[in-house]
Amino acid sequence: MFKRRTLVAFAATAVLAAAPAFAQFKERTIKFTNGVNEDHPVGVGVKKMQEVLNAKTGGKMKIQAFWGGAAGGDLQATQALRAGTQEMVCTSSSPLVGIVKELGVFDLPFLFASEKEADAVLDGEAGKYFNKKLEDAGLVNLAYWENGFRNLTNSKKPVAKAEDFEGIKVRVMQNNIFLDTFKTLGTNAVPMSFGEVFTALETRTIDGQENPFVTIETSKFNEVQKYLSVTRHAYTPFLVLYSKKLWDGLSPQEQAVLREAAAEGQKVQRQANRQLNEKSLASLKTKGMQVNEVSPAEQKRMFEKVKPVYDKNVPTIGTEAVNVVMDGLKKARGG
Ligand code: TK8
Repeated sequence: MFKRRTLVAFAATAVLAAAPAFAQFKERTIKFTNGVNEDHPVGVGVKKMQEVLNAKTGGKMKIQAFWGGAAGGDLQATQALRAGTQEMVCTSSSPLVGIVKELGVFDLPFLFASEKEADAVLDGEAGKYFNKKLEDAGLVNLAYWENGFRNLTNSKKPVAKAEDFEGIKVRVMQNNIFLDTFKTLGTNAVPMSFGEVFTALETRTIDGQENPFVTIETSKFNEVQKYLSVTRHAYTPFLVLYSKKLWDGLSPQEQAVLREAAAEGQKVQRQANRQLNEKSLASLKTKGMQVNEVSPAEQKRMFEKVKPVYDKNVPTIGTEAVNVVMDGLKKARGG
């Protein structure tokens, strides 16, 4: 009896040893496009993802990353995911409101006050709620990464008061809430895809744009912009999306490894982004930008001015999505 069991155990080990390593994984090349450049902390996140994939799949699953919008902008890439012709994109939520209208809640001005609040909402119930909506639209969101708090740059004047927005021609993302916000603030707002922004600033087709410090620096907007005003008017998350059509063709092990890789990537990406945020601000000053802070009192006046944007857009976003986020925020604020 003993002998036979030993023999069975031996045979089982032999079968395991004979199976090729990482057999549950196929050789795959995952196309992953980005609007930002590789020196943005998204590059740190993608590198981490690749390390996890190397370790867990014996190098069988490979990310082929494209940067600086070279393989298409956020919206175009997202549509390619839905069609099943591309695997991955890291995109801002804002250009996707035509696909998932509920995401518009993140475009509401001055919604989040800190990264901590954003993390609590995105990594909590609200994050799951949007993941479900995205999945229904053919997009699997593997993780929320960070672009950060958005600030205004322009070539005309410092913006320190709510009135200072008047008369500046500002590029906004292709998103109605941003358009509405910047019109309400008094700017001449022009929707434009991210890939066109540098040239439009350089040729003075537009006077300004708004993005987090790190994105301003890594996209070299400082070369064509003089003033940077610390408005912190919005925090629009990065989504790390996978094509649902292609996702459904992966094995459960492959799916699990990708989720793990994106979660590991999130940790280092957010950390790198936050470390770089202050450094980028200092570096933008060194490179010649004239930076002005916006006092809390003036930020409040700006918020008062854009309040109608909430009333006007909440019905379009849907009260359900707004409530999910507001509940998350309340919890994060200890209420
Ligand atoms: C990068 C974009 C960009 C966004 C924008 O692909 O369009 O201004 O903030 O950083 O997602």
